Amino acid sequence: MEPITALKAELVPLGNQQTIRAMVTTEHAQGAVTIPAGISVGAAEAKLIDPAQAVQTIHEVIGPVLVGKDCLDQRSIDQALMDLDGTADRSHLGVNALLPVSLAVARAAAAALSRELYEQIAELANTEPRLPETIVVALEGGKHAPSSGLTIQEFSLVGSPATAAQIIDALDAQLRQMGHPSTTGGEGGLVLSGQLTNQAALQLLLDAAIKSGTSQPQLALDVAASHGVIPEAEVRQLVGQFPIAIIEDPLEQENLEQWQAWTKEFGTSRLIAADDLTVGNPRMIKDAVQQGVANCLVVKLNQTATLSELLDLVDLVRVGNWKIVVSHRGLETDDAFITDLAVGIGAEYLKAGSLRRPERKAKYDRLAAIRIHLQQGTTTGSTVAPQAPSQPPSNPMTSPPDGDSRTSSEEPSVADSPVGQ
Ligand code: 2PG
Ligand code: MG
Repeated sequence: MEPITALKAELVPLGNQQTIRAMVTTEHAQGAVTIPAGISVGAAEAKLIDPAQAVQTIHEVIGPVLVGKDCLDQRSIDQALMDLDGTADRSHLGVNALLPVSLAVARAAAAALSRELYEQIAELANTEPRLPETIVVALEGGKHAPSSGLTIQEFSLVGSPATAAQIIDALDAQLRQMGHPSTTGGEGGLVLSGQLTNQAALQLLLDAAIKSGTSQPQLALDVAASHGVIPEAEVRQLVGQFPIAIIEDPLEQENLEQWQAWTKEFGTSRLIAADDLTVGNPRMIKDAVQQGVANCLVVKLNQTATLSELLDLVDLVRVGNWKIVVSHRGLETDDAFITDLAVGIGAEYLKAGSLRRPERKAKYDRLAAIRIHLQQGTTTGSTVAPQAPSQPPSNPMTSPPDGDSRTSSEEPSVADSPVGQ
């Protein structure tokens, strides 16, 4: 028993808006979490309330109920949060009042038990920690970077952040040489100056990867098709032409029959990832698994209001043998909770932007620290072996791809990689 003694919240700047930081204090520990925010928010996502209102709700409505409760009992705390809200879409108290509290409880519990956050999450999830493969955003478009002229939201490299950084630098130099200088987007990817098509951009990215020494590059796209006008025929052509291992929201969310057909056609060799399609909603995810409309779930903060609900979603999709991508949001803070989440739930992938933005780099730095921790089996005496990416990859349905041509033993060490600086 580790009773909660205080719950505090404050506003934190996030881009040109504000977000919430919640801090849980117990008899022996503290845990604070700051939540991110989306830009391309799914139509059916859980509802946010005004940030100042969320802070007030945490102090006046949630705090009085949680103080005195056992911080180690995540399930009953999350149940209390859900009961207090009482709505399916979390519109009463707001996901931005509920979620930072639920996550901060987990962080405080980990501190109280002198363990790492990912270990606490793995115990709650009843699974083995696992080091995810990383998906690094190289080019930004869509709603995240309308000026780029690209209608696809994210063009990413599957592989180590350090290798991806080299490829992004090479692409940046190439674009300058072509007279199309790019800028750095909010997620750390490059934002083009509007002259290139999706296809031309992908070709340049692929060329940069090969020139940088990656023999079998693997790419990932977040088409975010519900947020723009992207003909199915165009996406289909790109998938046929380029080594795209993971394709997120390739189709509009209403188009379930097309999703099903895509999963049948491409799903044995590629991951068809549902983000806006399922928006963290348990009913929609259950249906999606039953109907076979995708084979991979994107897990994002704010789509679910509590950690326990999120863990239940993982169980739901594992029944259907789906893979999991834990993803950053369009607007991020330097809180690396999602890295511990990805490791703790045993996700196959972590998508967290690129090293060019410090709040994204923080996620990869944390992954490097966890890698060392797992290798050393420290704190709790854990002997869990790190599941570093295995030898060449290829089929993401049978093993996480490793777009990096290096083998796991050649993985850059924390010391010599910018990730660990
Ligand atoms: C996504 C995320 C991250 P947003 O669609 O996968 O890029 O975007 O947070 O804006 O929903
Ligand atoms: Mg997405």
